[in-house]
Amino acid sequence: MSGEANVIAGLGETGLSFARFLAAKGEPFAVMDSGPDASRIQQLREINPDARVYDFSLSALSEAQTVYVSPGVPLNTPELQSARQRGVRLRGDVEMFGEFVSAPLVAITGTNGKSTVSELVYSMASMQFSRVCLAGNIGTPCLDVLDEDASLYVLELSSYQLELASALRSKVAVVLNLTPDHLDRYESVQSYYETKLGLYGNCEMAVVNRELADRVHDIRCDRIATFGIDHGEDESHFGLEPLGDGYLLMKGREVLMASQELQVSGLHNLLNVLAAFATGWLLGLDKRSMVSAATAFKGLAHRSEVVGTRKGVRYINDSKATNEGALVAAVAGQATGENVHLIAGGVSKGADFEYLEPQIKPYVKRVYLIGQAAEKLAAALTGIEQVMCENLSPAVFKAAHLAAPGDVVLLAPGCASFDEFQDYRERGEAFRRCVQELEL
Ligand code: UMA
Ligand code: ADP
Repeated sequence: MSGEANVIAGLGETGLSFARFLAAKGEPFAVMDSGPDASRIQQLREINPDARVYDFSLSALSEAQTVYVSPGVPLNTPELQSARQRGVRLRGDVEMFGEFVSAPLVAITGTNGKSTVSELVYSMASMQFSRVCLAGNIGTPCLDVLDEDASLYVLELSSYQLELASALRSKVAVVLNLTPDHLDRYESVQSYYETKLGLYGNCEMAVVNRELADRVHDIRCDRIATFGIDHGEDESHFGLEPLGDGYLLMKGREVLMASQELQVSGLHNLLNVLAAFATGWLLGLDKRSMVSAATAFKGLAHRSEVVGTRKGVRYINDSKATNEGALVAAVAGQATGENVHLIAGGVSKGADFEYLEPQIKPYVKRVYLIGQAAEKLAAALTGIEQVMCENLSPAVFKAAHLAAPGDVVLLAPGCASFDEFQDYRERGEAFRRCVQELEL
């Protein structure tokens, strides 16, 4: 039987940050986890040698008054639901961070592009703010950066983190886009979207994707900037104007820069850059700093990353494309006609890929299907030539065998990686190794 009033649910990175936070305040606590990692238990011991570690169970919460919930732990587990019914308080790290932080914060969410835009806003702001701190879903739990002497925080926030952060106050709130994801955790697409849009509930200023305008017409804040593929006269409208093979990135009627000056590719990345410009403008950053940061930005690993060219075929690693929307963006961003050999599959997270085929068919020569979702994808993509593969490695070699000069072999799985890999990074590195093994 547990006697602790404070219980941390989940001993991952966030669980350890809760532990450091409570230990610094001298508060005793216990931890519950369904399968804790040995190295994390060791780290916990260094933070608090007396903290007990329980299995994920009702009895671990018998005396609990507050449960500190890691984002990967769904709030509808029987243990957490029963605790809630007994009046136990469930707390999330983002909400706690918001209560203690004094510097302004930029909060960025959306289905796709969060890490890219967070990094870009971080680079832009770093040119003018004395110390900018980047944290959240991108890797460092936000409680771990609370004591930093920051003049601005940039937080990447997942829907999981937002579930317990509805009161989060931000200087600028950004919802980049909304497409289906995480349907294994939410009862409907709508409830997933509402969780993300909750970010606009308490912000001073907002950046809004014009495609989502219908969903967000009632934001109450001081100022709004919008972004989208069209453009308008208003200086708060960030948009695109076609020019030759590319685009001009515009702020109302003012030209910001040409797409050819950027190192990232694909229309989705132009939208990401526009969202970063809109955020920077609301923060009062100057145009020259923002353009210079955007020009220098190389993009992140595992996102539309060129890993090599073999016999005239380009190999692109977009292992971070873990849902349907990201897969479509990756394919459209890399294709020059019907020249993509797409490697897809993994863990579908409840997606049925019902609308996938028409969106990618014009660009895809052949799909190489892997992992748990292979059959589901095969059923959804009957109009595209398919090769079933045992796992990633044979998929790369089969694609290399069938691709012709000018083609692209693209890893954009549209799925999570957990059936074959620890995470998307390990999957992307495995792809890179396979490409390195191919004959030059
Ligand atoms: N656990 C349980 N019961 C459960 C679920 C998990 O006991 O029902 C335990 C696991 O055994 C494990 C621990 O909880 O020991 C893991 O906790 P966690 O899943 O919350 O992971 P953290 O290590 O705390 O990392 C989290 C985010 N992970 C998730 O939301 C799944 C990280 O985002 C984030 O970088 C980190 O906090 C710091 O903020 C990763 C992610 O995959 C990158 N995010 C999802 C995404 O981007 O799609 C949302
Ligand atoms: P997140 O942090 O939201 O997962 P990332 O910036 O890591 O987003 O990008 C993940 C993948 O999502 C990219 O590799 C690309 O395939 C896709 N992507 C990025 N930006 C967008 C966007 N604006 N719209 C649709 N897909 C995108």
